[in-house]
Amino acid sequence: MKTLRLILGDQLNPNHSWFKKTDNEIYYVLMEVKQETDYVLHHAQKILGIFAAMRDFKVFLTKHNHQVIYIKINDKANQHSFKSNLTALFKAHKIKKFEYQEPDEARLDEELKSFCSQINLPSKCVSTEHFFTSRQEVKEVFENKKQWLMESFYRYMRKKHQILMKDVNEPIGSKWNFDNENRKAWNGTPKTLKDARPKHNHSALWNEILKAKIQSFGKHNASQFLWPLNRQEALKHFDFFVKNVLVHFGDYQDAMHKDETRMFHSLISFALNTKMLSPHEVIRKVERSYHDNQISINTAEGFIRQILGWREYIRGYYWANISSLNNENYFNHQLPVPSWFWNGQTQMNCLQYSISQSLNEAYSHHIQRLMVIGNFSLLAGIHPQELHHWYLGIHIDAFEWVEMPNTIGMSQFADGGKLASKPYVSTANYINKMSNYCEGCHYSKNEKIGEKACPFNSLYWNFFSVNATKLAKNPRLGIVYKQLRDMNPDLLKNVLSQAHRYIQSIETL
Ligand code: FAD
Ligand code: DLZ
Ligand code: SF4
Repeated sequence: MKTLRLILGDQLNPNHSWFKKTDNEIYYVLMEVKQETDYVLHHAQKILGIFAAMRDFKVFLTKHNHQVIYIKINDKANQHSFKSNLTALFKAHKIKKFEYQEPDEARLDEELKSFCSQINLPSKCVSTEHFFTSRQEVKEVFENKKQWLMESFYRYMRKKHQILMKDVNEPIGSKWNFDNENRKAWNGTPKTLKDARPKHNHSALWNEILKAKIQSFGKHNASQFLWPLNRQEALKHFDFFVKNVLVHFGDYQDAMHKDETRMFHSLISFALNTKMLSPHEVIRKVERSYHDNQISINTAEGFIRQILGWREYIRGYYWANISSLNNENYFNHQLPVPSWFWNGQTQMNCLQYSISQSLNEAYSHHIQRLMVIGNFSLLAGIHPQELHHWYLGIHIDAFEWVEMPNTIGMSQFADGGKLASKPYVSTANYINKMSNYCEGCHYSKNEKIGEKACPFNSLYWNFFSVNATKLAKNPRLGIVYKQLRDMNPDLLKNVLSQAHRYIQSIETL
């Protein structure tokens, strides 16, 4: 039966069972559509990376004798929506059946479900065969439990998939989690390695994107594009990481530095989220490296936890909470995203470095996203949904299923603490401990009040003071509220008015 199979821009997995055999009756379609480029303002590298990887995937499929229809951004017949393009293709190719893989984003999931109910063709939705868990599994693990806890889900996953286990119920190293050993600052040693990713020249593709008049922001770096764009490149990149970089991942996971954009992070999120790499193979390789005595247990466990634990947990949380996630705003924060989030021009060094890095590279690592950008946004009172759109656009790895729970839940506590047990916020003290950003900053890391006082210091106490009714009973915040109660009342008054002045003048910080 003549069948049309849709492949989305984040479904570029050559090992999917769809491609195991060729069939004259099956057509695959990939399409570059404004529906997807324009639903949020995207970083230039995200659009470029997705299009280039989709085009590469088309070459792969064709080489393996599959029939592929590829709709380019400037094709005359392109109607720029999945539904319209598919309808036209059904007619032009006399299609009798439609199939697609589960979209990872609820918006598209609903759209394609409703489309299938309207067309007069049989249709089928199949698994992407990518994740360890089904969409519902995390929810089922927490059914009837009061609190969602990543740690208990993670232990369930370790046991279920027998990863880093001594025997059925006993973890290697006799501990499930070595997080306490992952907190070192970095002061220049061990040496970081030069970025070994291949450079692509995608200037021609960038010109096509310009011609299509797609709005974007950030540096496109089209002539020296660094992200792996197919499975071979992604595998090479990941193998290099495991062999040379991973050894330091665990120790320096939370470290930040002015001269180092990557530290010892893997940079595999784009390849993973577009499904060029599978989380199963990534985890098995890291586990093997531990068994071959190449890395310590704290490194292996720390890295595996990010993927087997956090990544799957975050996805399950997304599907379980999608109906409310779009409206969550626990603290009723209303400030718009400051204009300097779009150009990096702020006097706060930590934010200037982290945001500029995201604008230049479409990437910042976890601690920059959480403990610099997210930390400031929560303390200042930025609207969580607006911030979510900023995060969704700016990073090359950003897809709603993973970005939204991280922003709304983990970083902004806008769900009232369902995902995180306490807000991830800090004063300058933490940022100074984990980075060298405070050196040479316009603001003084040690001051709470005064013209040069670091904004984090007053905003921190203001946040806890203003939100006491919502947070004071949290058992993990007992010490914070004790410190607040013990603070000299005059000092507290000055700190709060300093914070208000900073919030009023957020555009010029
Ligand atoms: P590494 O530090 O090398 O970690 C390895 C892998 O672990 C990552 O590639 C990722 O797949 C996984 N991982 C680690 N932490 C998380 C997490 N919290 N949630 C899910 N997976 C995780 N990750 C995205 O993939 N897309 C996003 O859009 C995204 N947005 C985020 C927004 C905020 C506010 C925060 C706090 C975190 C966000 N993360 C996101 C999680 C994390 O920051 C990135 O996965 C990581 O920085 C990607 O870089 P890396 O590949 O070098 O990761
Ligand atoms: C992110 C993105 C962009 C920018 N462009 C396209 C596109 O033109 N065609 C496409 O199929 N996919 C694109 N994507 C990825 C989709 O937005 C992604 O598949 C959905 O968000 C589901 O996760
Ligand atoms: Fe950031 Fe404050 Fe340190 Fe400046 S002093 S880098 S604003 S934490």
